[in-house]
Amino acid sequence: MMFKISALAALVSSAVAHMAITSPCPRYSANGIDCPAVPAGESIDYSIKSPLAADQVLCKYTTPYATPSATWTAGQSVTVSFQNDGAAHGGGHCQFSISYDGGNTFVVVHEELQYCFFGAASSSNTAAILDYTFNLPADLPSSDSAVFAWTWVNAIGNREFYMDCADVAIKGTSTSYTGKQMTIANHNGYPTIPEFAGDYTTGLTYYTNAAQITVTGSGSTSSSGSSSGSSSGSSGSSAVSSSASPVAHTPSASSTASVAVPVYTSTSAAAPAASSTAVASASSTGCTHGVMQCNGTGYKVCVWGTWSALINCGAGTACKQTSASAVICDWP
Ligand SMILES: [Cu+2]
Repeated sequence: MMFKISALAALVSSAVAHMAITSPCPRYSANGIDCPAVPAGESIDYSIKSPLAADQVLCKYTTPYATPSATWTAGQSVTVSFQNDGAAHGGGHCQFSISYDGGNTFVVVHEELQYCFFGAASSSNTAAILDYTFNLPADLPSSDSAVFAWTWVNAIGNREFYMDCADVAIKGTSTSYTGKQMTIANHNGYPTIPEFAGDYTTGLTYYTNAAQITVTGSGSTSSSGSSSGSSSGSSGSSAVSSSASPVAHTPSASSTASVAVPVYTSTSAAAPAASSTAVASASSTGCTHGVMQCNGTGYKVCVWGTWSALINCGAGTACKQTSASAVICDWP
């Protein structure tokens, strides 16, 4: 009986939680995988799944872990994993970025614009994609104290800016990397991207017109291209103390519970009760929305009748089918 009550409480609270990365382990995460020890003076973040509060610093925290969450080599394939019980708000614009100056200036290394967590337009709150695997740029410079960030502007719901940061070491041979500056929106001092209302190009120009910047392993930054002025990673964030005010969201009880052991876990809800337009678009290729299928070195997800591109499992792991709508990338 006690178990039933606590399980119900966990379900209720997870319904109001949002998205967060679990790997690489973001700063002070309660749910991350292979997390370093929380630095002295800081505490575990049980509200890691909440968006940045309007006055909160980038990354939410300025004190890095004493040791990196991951050590990556420039050019290698990396997998970023998300916790599977957060609200995915119909997707939106995600970026994956790196900072060499302690979390002030971020340059984009990968992005999943428009359809993050789904691969297509969706009215669902349950993510269909929980792992993104991509190649790091081959010309990332080395650093023992780089900061990796996932950022997200949600398609549906309150206007929010999500940002989790993980401390990473990078092994590279290049002295500098040039790429797009990370876009910041729905945050104090930055533009507001409205709810998409079905138009997944909403706010896209803030991403496509972002300045090209060149960063070095020692943390210097120079602007190397035209800028729309829409994103600035450094203004208003570098001198703020780390004692950020609490976010407006109630810490969820479920975040104290441990997560599943496998390193990369992907699940997908059964097909939601779809609107008539969604049903109409699901019939073309015959797969059922939400179904996942192991395929060679990774897996595919059926999104509204269309199979996604192959999503690779992390290095050293293999795809195992656990149900029609769930796979695990597990150690063999
Ligand atoms: Cu949310």
